[in-house]
Amino acid sequence: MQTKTNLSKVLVLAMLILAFGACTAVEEEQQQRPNILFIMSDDHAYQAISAYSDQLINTPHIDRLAKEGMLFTNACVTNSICAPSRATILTGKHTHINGKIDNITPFDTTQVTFPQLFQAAGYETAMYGKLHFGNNPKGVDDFMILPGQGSYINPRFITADGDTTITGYVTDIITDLTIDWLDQKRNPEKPFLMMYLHKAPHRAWWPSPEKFERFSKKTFPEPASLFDDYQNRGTAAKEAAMTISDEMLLSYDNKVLPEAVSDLDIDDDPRSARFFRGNEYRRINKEQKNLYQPILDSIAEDFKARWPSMSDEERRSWKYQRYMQDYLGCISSVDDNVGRVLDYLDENGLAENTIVVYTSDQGFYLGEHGWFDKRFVYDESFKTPLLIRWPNEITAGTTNDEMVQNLDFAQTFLEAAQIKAPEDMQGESILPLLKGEPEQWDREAVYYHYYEYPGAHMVKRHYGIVTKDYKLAHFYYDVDEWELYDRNKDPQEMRNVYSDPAYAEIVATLHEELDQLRVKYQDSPTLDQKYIDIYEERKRKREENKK
Ligand code: SGN
Ligand code: CA
Repeated sequence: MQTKTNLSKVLVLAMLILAFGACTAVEEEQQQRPNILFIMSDDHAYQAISAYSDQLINTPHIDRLAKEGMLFTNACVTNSICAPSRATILTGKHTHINGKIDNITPFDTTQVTFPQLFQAAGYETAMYGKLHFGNNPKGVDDFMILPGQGSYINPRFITADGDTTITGYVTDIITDLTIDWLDQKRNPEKPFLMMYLHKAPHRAWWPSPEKFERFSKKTFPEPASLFDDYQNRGTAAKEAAMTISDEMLLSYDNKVLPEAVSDLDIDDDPRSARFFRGNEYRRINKEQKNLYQPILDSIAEDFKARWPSMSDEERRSWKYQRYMQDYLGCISSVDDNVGRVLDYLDENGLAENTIVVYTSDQGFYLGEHGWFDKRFVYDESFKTPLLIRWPNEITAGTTNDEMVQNLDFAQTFLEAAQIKAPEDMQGESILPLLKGEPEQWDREAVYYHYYEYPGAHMVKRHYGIVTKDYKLAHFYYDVDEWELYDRNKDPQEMRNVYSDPAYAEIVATLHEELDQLRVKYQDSPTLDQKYIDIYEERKRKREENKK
C-alpha cells in the first residue's frame, strides 16, 4: 500500500515537472518570437535617404537601420500607388487577386490580412497612422488611423472609440502615439506587431514650421533628366500629367500665396488656391500660422521679384527647388522621429529581438523625367526603399540586391514569427536573405501591373516583367505599346529599345517569361478586361448622375 502511494506521488511529481518543463519551453519560444516594428512612409523616394544617396539629404536615423542591418537596393512594388500597395502588403497578394486596383475601389474586407494571423497567434498588434483604405484595419488590438489621406497639421484620427483631433504636426503625433503604445498600452508579456505608418512626405508636402524655415533656404542639385523631352519613349511618358512645369501648382504645391500669383496676373489652376482657402490651411491655429507666415511671405516676395523675368527652364528649376525644400523638410521630420523610436527600443532593451523595417508604399519622382508622383514601372516609382534591422539574425552593414517586393512582407513576417502562412499568398519569405542564405533564393524576375487610368496624373495602364538586367512593359487600354529598357546600359531609362534588332532575342525571351509570370500569378486578359469594365461602369454611373 505504502509503495503504491509513493509510486503515485512520484508519478504526480513527474507529471508536474513535465508540465512545468513544457510550459517554460512554450514560454521561451513565445519570448523568442521577434517583435515586428513596420515603419512605412507615404511616397518616400529612395533618392531621399542618405543610405542610398547623399545628394539630397542626410537621414542619419533611417541610415542606422542599414548600418546595423540590411539595405535592399532592388526592392520594388507590384503596383506603384498608395492603397493598392497597402493591400498587397497586408494580403500578400497581387492587385489582380486582392482586387484593390486603385485608390478608389473599396478593399474587400473579407480577405485575410496578416495582422489577423498575428493576433490569432498571440501577438499584441496595433496600427498607427495612414492606412488609406476607407475602412478600419482588422486584426489589430488597437488602432488610430488618419481618415483617407489625413492632414499634416492638427490631424483627425479614427479610433475604435470614435474620432479625435490632436493639435500638432502629424509626423510627431503619430510617433508620440506609437511610443505611448509601446510604453504604456501594450501587454509586455506578448511579442508585438506595430504598424507605424507616416503620412509624410505625401503631397502637398507641408513641413513643420521649423523644417519649413530651415529647408526653404537650401538649394538642391537637379537630376540629370529634369528637362527630359520624352524622345525615344512611348506615348505613356509623353502623356502623363505629372510634370513639375505644368502640373505642379504654384500655390497648392509650391506654397506661393494666392495673392502673389494673382498680383502677377498668372492664371494658376483654380485647384491651386485650394490649399490656402480650403480645410488644410484653415485648420491651422493662429499660433501655428504666425510661425508659417514669415516664410510664406518670403517665398511670395522671391516669386514676385524673379518669376516675371524667368525663362521656362528657369521657372521649372525654381519650382523644383521649392518642391525639394518642402518634400525634404517633411523627410527630415520623419527621420528625426524614426530616431526617437529607435532610441526608445534601445533604452528599453527591445532592439535585439525586434525586426525593424523601414519602407515606403512606393518610390517617387524627385524631378527625374521632369516629374513628381509615381505609378510608372520606371525605376524611381517602381523601386522602393527597404532597410531591415534584426540584430539577432541580420549581419550589420550588409547590402542586398535581390528583387524583393512589397508582396513578400506578409510571408516574411509570418515565417519570422513561426506562424503558418496561408497557401494562397503569392510572395516569398525573404528570411533566407536576411539570414545570409542567398542560395535559398531563386527569384529572377518580378511582375508589375498598374491600373488607375483614366485617373489622377493620367499614367496609362501597363503590366510588365522586371529582371536585374531588363524591363519589358506593355501599355494597353487606349494604346497597344511595348517598351524595353536595358537597365545596365540605360539606368535612367531614356531609350525604349523594344524595336532595336539588337535586342530581338531578349525581347522574345522576356515575352515568354512574362507569359509564364502571368500564369504563375494568375493574371490574364480576362482580368485585365474585368478591371477595365469597373471603370466603364463607374463612368456610366457618373454620366447618369449628371443627367
Ligand atoms: C492625391 C494627389 C495626387 C496623388 C494621389 C495618390 N493629389 O490625389 O497627386 O497622386 O493623391 O496618392 S492632391 O491634389 O490631393 O495632392 S496616394 O499616395 O494616395 O496614392
Ligand atoms: Ca503613396
